[in-house]
Amino acid sequence: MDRCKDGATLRLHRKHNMTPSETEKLPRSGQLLAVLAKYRHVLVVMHDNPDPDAIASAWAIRCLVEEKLRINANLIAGGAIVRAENRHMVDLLKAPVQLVQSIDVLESTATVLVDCGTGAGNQLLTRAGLDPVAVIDHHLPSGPQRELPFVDIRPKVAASATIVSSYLVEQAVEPGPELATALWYAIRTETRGSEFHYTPLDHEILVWLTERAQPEMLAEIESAPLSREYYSDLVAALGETEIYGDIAICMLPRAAGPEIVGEVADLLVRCEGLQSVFCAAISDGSLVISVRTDVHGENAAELLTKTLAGKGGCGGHLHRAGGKIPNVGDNLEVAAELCRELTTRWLEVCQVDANSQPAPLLTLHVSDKDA
Ligand SMILES: [Mn+2]
Repeated sequence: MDRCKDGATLRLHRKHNMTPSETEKLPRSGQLLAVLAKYRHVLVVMHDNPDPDAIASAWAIRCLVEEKLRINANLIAGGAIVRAENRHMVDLLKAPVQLVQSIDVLESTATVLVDCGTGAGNQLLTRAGLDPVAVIDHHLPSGPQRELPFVDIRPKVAASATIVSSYLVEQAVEPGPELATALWYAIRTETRGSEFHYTPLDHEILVWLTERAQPEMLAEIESAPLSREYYSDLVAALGETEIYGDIAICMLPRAAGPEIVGEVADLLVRCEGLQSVFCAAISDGSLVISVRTDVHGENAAELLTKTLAGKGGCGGHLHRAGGKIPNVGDNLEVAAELCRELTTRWLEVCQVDANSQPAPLLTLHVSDKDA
């Protein structure tokens, strides 16, 4: 299941002594393979709490190097797989993901970073002070970019899965139905909220994947079972949401799972009249944040970067961004103070008077139901 289908193997990339000009003429996938061919093992690193895009992209790189170079690849990330759909995807499709505490790069091992940047604090390599050999990503780059043997960063493309799928197409590697389904689902989940710009390459790849993915599996993933705690978190989050003009703020001092912030943010940005959404919750001792802006809204990644300056790390896209302030503990008073500070900062960044009175999102409370 975790192996891709056999196909023709090109001997080209096993050739270690290609000149730089020979390498330059290769397609992007060929350039990546030429770099990786110098190693005996590949470690594909995803961001912490890997999402479908990170998982599917890493899996496709593994498929590519195993098929074309006949070298083993492992997929690793820190954190946990949090959304119910994402866990269901990994179980159903048997995605070969390993969750680890830290990274150990052995001799002759190439590290490939997917779906996040080298400067991002939410991945194992940054925390270990290591640079990858290759990076493949579609997030907006932040900070100075490193010179690496292979870099393919395309912020306009809908998903990292699109980029790696194009490598499979270029190399005529068949992903098999499970990986094709994962790649298709990755593109689907990356284009939520107001982040729904598809490039011509995304269109092309979706057609290619649709011929290979299994719609039954996709339907099953999207209907993943949800825990009862999830519904409590959801109701609490909606009950806590306050509206300042076209801005929604949802602060949850405590949540059973960190996934609730992203899900509530996705839901709130669809609310009529709202242009930007800031959701935060404390889960497992860390404050996790999700930001969304609608099609007319400002750059979500930039707004969040300004809000978290000096507090925590973040990253994202034009309309979707996420961040984290680690080790805030579980003291409710401290949490409430931090939430107040972030609310003030967010309003300031969005140029809203911090003294203006918010309105609750919900106009009908559970306690009013008999009224
Ligand atoms: Mn992505």
